[in-house]
Amino acid sequence: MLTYVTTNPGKVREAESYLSSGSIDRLEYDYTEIQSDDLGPIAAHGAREAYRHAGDPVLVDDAGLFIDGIDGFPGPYSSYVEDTLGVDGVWDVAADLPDRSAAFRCVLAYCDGEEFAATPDPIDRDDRVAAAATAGPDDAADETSAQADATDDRSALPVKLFEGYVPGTIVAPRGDGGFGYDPIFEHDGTTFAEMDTERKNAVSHRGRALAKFAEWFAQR
Ligand code: ITT
Repeated sequence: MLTYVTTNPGKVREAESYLSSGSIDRLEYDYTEIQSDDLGPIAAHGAREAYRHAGDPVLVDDAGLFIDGIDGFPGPYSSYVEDTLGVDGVWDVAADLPDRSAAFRCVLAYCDGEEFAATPDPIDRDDRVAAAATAGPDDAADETSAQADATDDRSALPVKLFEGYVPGTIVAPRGDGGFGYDPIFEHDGTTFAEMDTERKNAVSHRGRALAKFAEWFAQR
């Protein structure tokens, strides 16, 4: 049994539809979201923490909306921005942009306390050791905690990452389905909120990450 760790029921609906319901448990556990410009380290850190908490194989899902015309905002801050500015507020900001191209990204992080081969997707812990070693003086405090974290992670819990990406365009809200930013994200003429779960999974960032995970997990 696999435990999908999230406070977001929309994510579980999509994962269940993709992986076939009954094969996953949902754990509503609010793991610590570390500060990073990258989704990978956030998901990896969450997976280690969630595994330590749950003691079972876990999958953590970190996702975000990246709008090209505003340097990828809200990106890793998508959750905070949805709670504060709101989806309509993001549309208001994007409406005036000359270029409203955007992308959804999703990183799934798997941890079961065991070692596994580093292909086809990277394990992030070596990257984090390198990042900690090259951090500037202003990052001294972060460096210490990143190094401690990386050292701890290195000796303890491997994590495997699976990434998915889907390009699209920010549009005025349309559709009642999905969740989060789905009403303002259009892909091939249809917003994600106008698609049912299966159709969204066939093209979405999460669907693509789940496909990579499912292929790897089947051989594990
Ligand atoms: P957990 O961290 O507990 O999993 P969350 O909703 O905070 O739940 P994320 O940090 O990954 O999850 O999500 C960042 C934001 O992006 C959040 O506001 C989501 O609603 C939104 N989001 C994530 N995946 C999405 C999707 O497939 N469609 C629309 N919005 C999505």
